[in-house]
Amino acid sequence: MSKKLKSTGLTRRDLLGNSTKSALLAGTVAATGAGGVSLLQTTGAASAAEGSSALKPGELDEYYGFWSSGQAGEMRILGVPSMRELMRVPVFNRCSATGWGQTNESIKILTEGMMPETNEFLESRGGVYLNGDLHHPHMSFTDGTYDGRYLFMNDKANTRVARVRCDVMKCDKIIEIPNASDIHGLRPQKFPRTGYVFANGEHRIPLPNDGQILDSPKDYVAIFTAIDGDTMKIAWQVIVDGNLDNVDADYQGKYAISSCYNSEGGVTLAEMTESETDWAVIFNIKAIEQGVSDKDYKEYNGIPVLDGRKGSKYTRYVPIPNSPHGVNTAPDGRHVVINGKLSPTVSVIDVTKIDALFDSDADPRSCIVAEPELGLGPLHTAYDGEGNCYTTLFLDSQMCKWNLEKAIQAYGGADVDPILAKTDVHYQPGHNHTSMGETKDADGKWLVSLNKFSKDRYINVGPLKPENEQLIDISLDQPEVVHDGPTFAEPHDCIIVHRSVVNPLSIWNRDDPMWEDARKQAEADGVDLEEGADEPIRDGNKVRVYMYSAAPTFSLESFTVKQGDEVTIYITNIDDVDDLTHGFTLGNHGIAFEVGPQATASVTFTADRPGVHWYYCQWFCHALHMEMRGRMFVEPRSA
Ligand code: RUQ
Ligand code: CUA
Repeated sequence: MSKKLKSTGLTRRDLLGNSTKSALLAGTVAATGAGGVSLLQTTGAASAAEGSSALKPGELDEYYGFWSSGQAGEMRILGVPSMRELMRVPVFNRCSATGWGQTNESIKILTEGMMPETNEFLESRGGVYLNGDLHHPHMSFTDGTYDGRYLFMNDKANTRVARVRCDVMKCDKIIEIPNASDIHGLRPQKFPRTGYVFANGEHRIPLPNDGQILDSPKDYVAIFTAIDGDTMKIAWQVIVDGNLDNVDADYQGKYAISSCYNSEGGVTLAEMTESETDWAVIFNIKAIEQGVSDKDYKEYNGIPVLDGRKGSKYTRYVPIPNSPHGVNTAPDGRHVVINGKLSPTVSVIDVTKIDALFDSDADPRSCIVAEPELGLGPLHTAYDGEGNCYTTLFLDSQMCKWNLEKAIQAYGGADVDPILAKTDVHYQPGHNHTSMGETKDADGKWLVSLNKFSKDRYINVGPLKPENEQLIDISLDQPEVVHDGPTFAEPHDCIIVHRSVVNPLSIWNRDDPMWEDARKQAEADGVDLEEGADEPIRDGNKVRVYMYSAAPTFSLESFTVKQGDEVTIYITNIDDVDDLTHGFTLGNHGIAFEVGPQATASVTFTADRPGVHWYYCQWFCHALHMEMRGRMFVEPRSA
């Protein structure tokens, strides 16, 4: 199999090993050597010195940052505090590097959760959506803290929710949410576990949205959705008044709370911002589950949809000043901050006072225990686990540090100022996030402020500027900006997770479900994926080509198909070395994808271009990586 390799007088393992000879020969291979990598890992185990974001070369970060990318549609992994971008995980986008959106495995994930009508609608457009708008990545919880199983995220553009497996950092499920129009706020249930993933449909539409009702906004509704995070099936939906914005869950497992603007039910900007008061909508999870088992719902698109509009037993509407936005549950397990956006205030809900809203006729506002005025444009609040809150002020371009207990005292009439400090950020912050800050294990070390504008912070790259994400040391009494990090469009949100929680594999398990279909097809063809087949397997005009890759060769130097054949190529990377990814690029066919160590990936296309077409490995894998190639012969139809 390794004909060319043998001519160098070295085995592949020698080449990838740590000997001087191999290091010299490998040259630019750099860190592909398993030995090299583990060496780095041992010497780099130390983290940044307390309070410093600077890491020396080879040092590792203490936290994983999981970043959204807005309209770029992918999820990104950063190291915190260094703010180095470590990886991009394609989710709603298509990816030229990894083949996401092109391999059979990824197309299946992108399409199997679609509504049938969407499948049909997209047929003439390549079968998958080309874009997404990923705002909110959040990890699954057990007992109020991250458990390292999954990350969930929304697609505002095409009304979808996706899940990323943390063991391989690949997306494994995407579902489209029927009956709703775009998904904005998304949060997992914190307790006892995830459990539900709550997803807010932001835009209001008719239900069903089948063209019978058009320009009649009073008949539009917004939809709150609970998804089962284990199966990625929709459990139930609730109709609400107003537009749903953000959401968070409590630490008791009893309630989810959404911010809700447009109490006016308007469709234009002027209409939507008219009223001085909007709501936080509280969803009573037990009551809703009871309603589902009592069949107190209507079914739309196969989903139980309960009526949670005003007066419903499933919800309560708590009046909140003007267009509230972020909803953030504090690590004390008791308080939830609703951020005012068009009001300079944030409203603090005490979740222990919510039961009374459902059990009696208590004034909905009786669950509010503080409402400090912080500054202009409060959007999101993060926590340090010591009773302090950090709120982004969009219009003021500041982060406001304030004390929860003092705010409660002030609301009760005491003469105390809850504001402890304000830190300038550059510029116009939206979300912010603290290390472990949305869990009960908030540790008060770092805060990332996701600023919408960078303006003058970087050399000019043209009219389209990066955004600016700033790392803030919140262990100081007066929090300080310690790092600027430019980002491409448009991270909205991030979470910062201690690295002890996240333990991805370096090498795929051969029995991974990702290529289940390939495994079944190979079995039916009597082929072992790891051994490949010497000849293409023909079945009518369908042709299946099985190859393995082992640095620096593909098991087939060439194969022949006929013009018009529907060809499926399966590549199995039989290398089981850390960081030894191969690729498969087929020239002039628009085909390129990644195959990780011990993974299988496949692509299907019509061979409609007669002639010789080279395929090559596009992932640097070996000193002889450039030689890792072969030819596809396509015989003309007449031949
Ligand atoms: S939202 S800037 Cu899409 Cu998360 Cu608040
Ligand atoms: Cu295999 Cu490059």
